[in-house]
Amino acid sequence: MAFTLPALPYAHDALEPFIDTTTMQIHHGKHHQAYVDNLNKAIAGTPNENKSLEELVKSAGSISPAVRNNGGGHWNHSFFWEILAPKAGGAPTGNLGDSINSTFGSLDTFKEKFAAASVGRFGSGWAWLIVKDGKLEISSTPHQDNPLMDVAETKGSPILGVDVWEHAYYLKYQNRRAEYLGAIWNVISWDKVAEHFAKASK
Ligand code: MN3
Repeated sequence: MAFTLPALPYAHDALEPFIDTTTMQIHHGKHHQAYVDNLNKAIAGTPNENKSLEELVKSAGSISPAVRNNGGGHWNHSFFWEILAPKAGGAPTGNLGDSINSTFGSLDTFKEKFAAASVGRFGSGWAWLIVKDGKLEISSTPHQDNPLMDVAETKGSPILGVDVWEHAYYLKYQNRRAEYLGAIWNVISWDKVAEHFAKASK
């Protein structure tokens, strides 16, 4: 079954001024669409055609680079759009807020460490907050890899992921990745992250 591009759960201009309209149009409509199209091309007529996206991603080490990169791209972006929301930001509450405070000391310290992992990722990739062995951990992956992949350096269940490819921020922030990472907290839906956290902690 062919994969399809999920609709954005908000308008392209909904994340202004933190993520600009043109970036959202190109990022979702061109980049994400290309991952979907190239994934479909790569699996057509192969046994991978009948696998779920999560199955493909989890077996990244034994699939072709085209399926790994485009399957990862499709999974990562589908996850990313859902974590972003207009009128979001603020601070996480409940179990998630408590766990971030007890693991990292404070929300601000968590953000600093997350930014360090993001800025430290050479070239293109993603920064993640994951649940690993019942605990929160920050990690990063290159290219379109993610922590679900069998090949990931640090494996776990992603509850928050931020795209640090230049295409995610270059039009508005140019080379200022750290500035983009400072602004993105204004559009992170902690409610959504808490949902993932509850599932991953079961
Ligand atoms: Mn991207």
